[in-house]
Amino acid sequence: MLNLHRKWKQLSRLQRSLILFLLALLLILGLLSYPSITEQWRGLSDREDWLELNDPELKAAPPGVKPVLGPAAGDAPAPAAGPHLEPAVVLDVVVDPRGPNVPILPKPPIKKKTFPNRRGPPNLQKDGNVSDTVGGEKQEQEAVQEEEGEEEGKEKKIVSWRGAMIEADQATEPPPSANEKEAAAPPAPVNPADTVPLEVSTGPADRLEAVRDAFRHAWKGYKDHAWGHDELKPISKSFSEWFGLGLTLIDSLDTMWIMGLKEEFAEARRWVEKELSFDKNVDVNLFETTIRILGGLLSCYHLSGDQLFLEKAKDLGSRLMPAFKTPSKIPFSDVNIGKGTAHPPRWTSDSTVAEVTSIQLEFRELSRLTQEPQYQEVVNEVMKMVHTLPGKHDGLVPMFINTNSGQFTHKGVFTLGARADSYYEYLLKQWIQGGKTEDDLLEDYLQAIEGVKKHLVRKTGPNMLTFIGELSHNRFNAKMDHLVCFLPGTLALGAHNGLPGDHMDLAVQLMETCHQMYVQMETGLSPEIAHFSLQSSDGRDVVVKPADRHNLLRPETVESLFYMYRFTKDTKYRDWGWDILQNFNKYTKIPDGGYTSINNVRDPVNPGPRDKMESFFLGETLKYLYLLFSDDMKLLSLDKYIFNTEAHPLPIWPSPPK
Ligand code: DMJ
Repeated sequence: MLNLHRKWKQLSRLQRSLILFLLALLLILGLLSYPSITEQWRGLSDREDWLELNDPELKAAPPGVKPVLGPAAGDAPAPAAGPHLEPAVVLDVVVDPRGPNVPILPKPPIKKKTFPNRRGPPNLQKDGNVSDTVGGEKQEQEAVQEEEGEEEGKEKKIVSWRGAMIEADQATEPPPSANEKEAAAPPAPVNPADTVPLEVSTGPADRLEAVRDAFRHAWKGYKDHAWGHDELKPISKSFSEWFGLGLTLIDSLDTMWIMGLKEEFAEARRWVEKELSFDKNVDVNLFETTIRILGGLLSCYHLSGDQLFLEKAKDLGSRLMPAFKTPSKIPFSDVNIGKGTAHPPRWTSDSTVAEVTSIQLEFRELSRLTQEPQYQEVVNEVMKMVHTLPGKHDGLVPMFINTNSGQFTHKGVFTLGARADSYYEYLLKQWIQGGKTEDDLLEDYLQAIEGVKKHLVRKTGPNMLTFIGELSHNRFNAKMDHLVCFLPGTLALGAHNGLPGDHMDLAVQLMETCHQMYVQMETGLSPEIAHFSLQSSDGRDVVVKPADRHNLLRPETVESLFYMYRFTKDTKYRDWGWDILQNFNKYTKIPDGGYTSINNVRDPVNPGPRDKMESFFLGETLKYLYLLFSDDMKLLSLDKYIFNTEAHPLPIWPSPPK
């Protein structure tokens, strides 16, 4: 120090002034850049917080994705919903297109852990007007699973799920020969008399008009800032890509038709005709592409009779077929629709059970329309295998299935939420679609509902609310994803089709619980995941952990409200749906256009907009609300149509002549 002081004294006055000037300059520059530095670090620490959570229950489930339960989740970091973000911060953040809205900083200064890639090729993981992201997965985002080897009953490390970058190096098998399979049902081209006229139905005019207004508002944002892209980012007025196939536009088509929005429909149809091409070198997720795009196109064909939609559906269906070329015939999660290659996620050879068993309605219908049996054959084969597979628990299925062995993996964990949910839904719906003749489907469905009642149904201590929990290696977890709220509607649909009356009783009780998941929150909107109190001494029935407080504009509760109203005509279900719509308008509507997912349903002052509008908000949520308020019971009669898991109606097949 003394030395330094001596040297300083030896300098000329000019030299000292120059040094002092430079130091002052550096100080000023540092101060000027301080806000952006702190901002970035603040965001980073948010992310680190959840990366380092040790309590698996506190780990966020990536939006749209379902959290991996209990021990099976191991200590892997499932992306959690980040802590509450101020809108200004949200604008600086790139939201992972596939990942359930996990904010990802453009250039984090420090990276403690890395996640496996998410779905979609890197070149598509870009947001409009925004720099590259780290990559993400479907709200999908879904976390990905990292699995090295498999042992029965042993808990596996789950890192994240879904997603996939691809390595087209998986062993393949020749496609199943047509003569091994049952013959496809006879084709049934759309009869113009069977199409649904593009007219507005009558009903409580104010509520119907309010839903139509909400749709127009959402569509305006999409049209202004994301036209032809996958998803709108309504706050930053940009877009995100997942597959680069105009996801929101296609998911929305039949909603516009049903709502009588003729101009919007015509304009979107022109885009499909002129711009939509599946001849792209892009990896898509088989399940998501099937339910949203294939399902949307088939539904539009049925509603409008317009051949364009069937042609597009055929093109897409044939491009998805390579997914089934696996050793086991259980399809890979991802397909490159341009190259004709398929592969599982990089970190595993497993597929998700819900994904491989929830593409059947669409592929079966495609075969019926085209008279080409191969689509129906490949998906029927999956159901046939799952029907006899060991590892079920009174009809309940594990969440993963291996594409090499064809066996369930990560056994012992059972949920009606993410990764298993639509397996149960599609058992019933395939049975109905096919004219209630396929007994294995019915048997599996009935057995599964018995399994649900036996192992997963419980009541809360405080107010005896019935809920569906999860089972992890015989340990009950009182946790229910919002996704499970599809179940009341499915149970009611089964009862309507002649299944046991106690299914309807359970539906009524669960509908009340899903309603409570909304009304007990300060915003009147449900969290992504709820925990339920089992002790009567507990203060409240519904408890929400900080990482689970987000709302992605999901449809399941309004979907079930639609079924419950159609079958009971109890107007309370309409009132509950009306409250939900109003709260979406209050807390998620972006003034210039569009709606956004939010971070915190418990903070009405700052719900934390996430800057993302999922395509299912237009494809499902608003459609079901519209149908809920419509008095026209013939509009998509549930005796004539079956809705796929993305709310795209497909016809129930006519019975063959006797
Ligand atoms: C949709 O894509 C479908 O409803 C799917 O079955 C579950 N996830 C979303 C909506 O929440």
